[in-house]
Amino acid sequence: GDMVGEVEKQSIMHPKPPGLTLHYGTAGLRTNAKHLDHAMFRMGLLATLRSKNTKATIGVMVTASHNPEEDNGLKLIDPMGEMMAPAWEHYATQLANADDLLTVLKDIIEKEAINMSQEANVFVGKDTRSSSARLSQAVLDGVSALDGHNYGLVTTPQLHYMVRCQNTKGKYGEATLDGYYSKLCQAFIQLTKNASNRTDDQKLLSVDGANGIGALKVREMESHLKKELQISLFNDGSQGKLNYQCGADFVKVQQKPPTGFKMNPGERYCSFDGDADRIVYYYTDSEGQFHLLDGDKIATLMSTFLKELLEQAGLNLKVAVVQTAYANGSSTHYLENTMKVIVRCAKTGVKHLHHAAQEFDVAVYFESNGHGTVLFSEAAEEKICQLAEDPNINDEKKRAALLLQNTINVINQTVGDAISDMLFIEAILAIKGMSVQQWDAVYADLPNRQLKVKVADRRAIDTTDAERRAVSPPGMQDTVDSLVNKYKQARSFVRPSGTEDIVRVYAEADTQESADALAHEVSLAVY
Ligand code: NG1
Ligand code: ZN
Repeated sequence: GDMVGEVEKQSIMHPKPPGLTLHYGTAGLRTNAKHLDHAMFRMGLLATLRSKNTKATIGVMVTASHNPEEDNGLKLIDPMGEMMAPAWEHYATQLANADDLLTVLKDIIEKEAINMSQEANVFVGKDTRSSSARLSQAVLDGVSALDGHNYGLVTTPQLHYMVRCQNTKGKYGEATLDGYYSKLCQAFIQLTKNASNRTDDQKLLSVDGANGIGALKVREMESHLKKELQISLFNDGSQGKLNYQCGADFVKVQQKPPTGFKMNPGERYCSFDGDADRIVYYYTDSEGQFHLLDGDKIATLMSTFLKELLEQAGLNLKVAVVQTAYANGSSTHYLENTMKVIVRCAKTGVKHLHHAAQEFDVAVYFESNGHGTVLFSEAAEEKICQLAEDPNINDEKKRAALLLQNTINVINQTVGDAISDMLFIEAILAIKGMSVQQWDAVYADLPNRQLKVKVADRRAIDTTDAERRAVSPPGMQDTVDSLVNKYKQARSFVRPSGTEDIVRVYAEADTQESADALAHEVSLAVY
């Protein structure tokens, strides 16, 4: 069709730098923003093809999440608001690196038997990086869609949400920012009506916006909250640099508050990452000790709340929690043995968790670093809605069913969403009358340590059992096992990073000294 001819002309404006190789992986495309113009244009082309191929709206988000301001990147969003199917990630890598762009393009069209006269529809969004305006324009140059829509500044999960709304014809909500805020905030306000004796103090929350898009969007949302949540916004982008000494990744990795944060003992704080798809909570106690509530603590809070409501509602729906190998052993133990929910371990990377979660009626999935959400199966949603409308049930069941219904609406089921997770967490704490200390005290984290190891070829390490065991190089796992056996409550594993040229070592044990020593010993055994 015409597209190919157009591409020939347009691509001259977006030349590929010689010798540059990019890889579309777990985090989409991501590198220094200087090198991305050609890739952005080409991903606009790919999104158009994917849209024609699925006969649905596709999303393209320009962001590099928690990376420094100098970087940028991009992710494609599939019709139901999920990350692009793995089969197409390969095309993305091929297209980004092609020296002969037209040949690769024609190859994809042929392999997928794409009808080029099918219309395309692509939604484009961007974060607040200084390079994002120019790079999202490059994406739009590649989008030869009849009905493209440029959302401009949005969080990553907001764009995922818009794509789902568009492709489900309003069933999921309205594909506008106003629609997003209304749906989430109305559900939040309904939920908090079930919180008896909620004091004004309990309505206060401090949010670290990582100097990014999340801060802007929290401001935009504020009026919808009708003062039921009163947010003090820090790192709102007016002074500091994106993700610099702040944000969810900084707080999780450094195990300390954003630099310059003055924390009052006992108050609740949370940090978003640079595109607002991750969240962690924290507080300091009266001794000034810092406490982090990471993705594992969040998953525990959410799954416990859901399980209790489903029991009260008398609904026979199973709750599962999906974690990764990095989940703290105490959280897994608590979920399996005390809460008695199903626990699954998936490979690192949100797409793996999301996929595993789709197997269950109700599944909470979280990476320890704070990326996660809750999924409800279609059947589960139907049962909950039916019950909520049943006139012949008692008050307890009615209350539980309505709470579940509003919970479904407060959650962004397409992808982890810091704003939506925050509202859900705040609602749970309010309804349970729970302080952040009480939440933290549900279980005690096992001391742990993560190390990065440089090796000649990290791909020499192959793993199995959701990355918890190495099958190659030969003998390495045996060494790890014998080291683990020296310590109490110990666990350790080694896996190649999917996003950096390093190997990650994780260790946990009964004391910090033991966890540190084990991580160190295991890192020496990596080759
Ligand atoms: P790798 O580099 O594969 O460990 C990291 C994070 C993931 C995820 C991706 C980005 C850890 C241990 N790993 O992956 O959780 O956030 O980056 O998509 O935090
Ligand atoms: Zn992110």
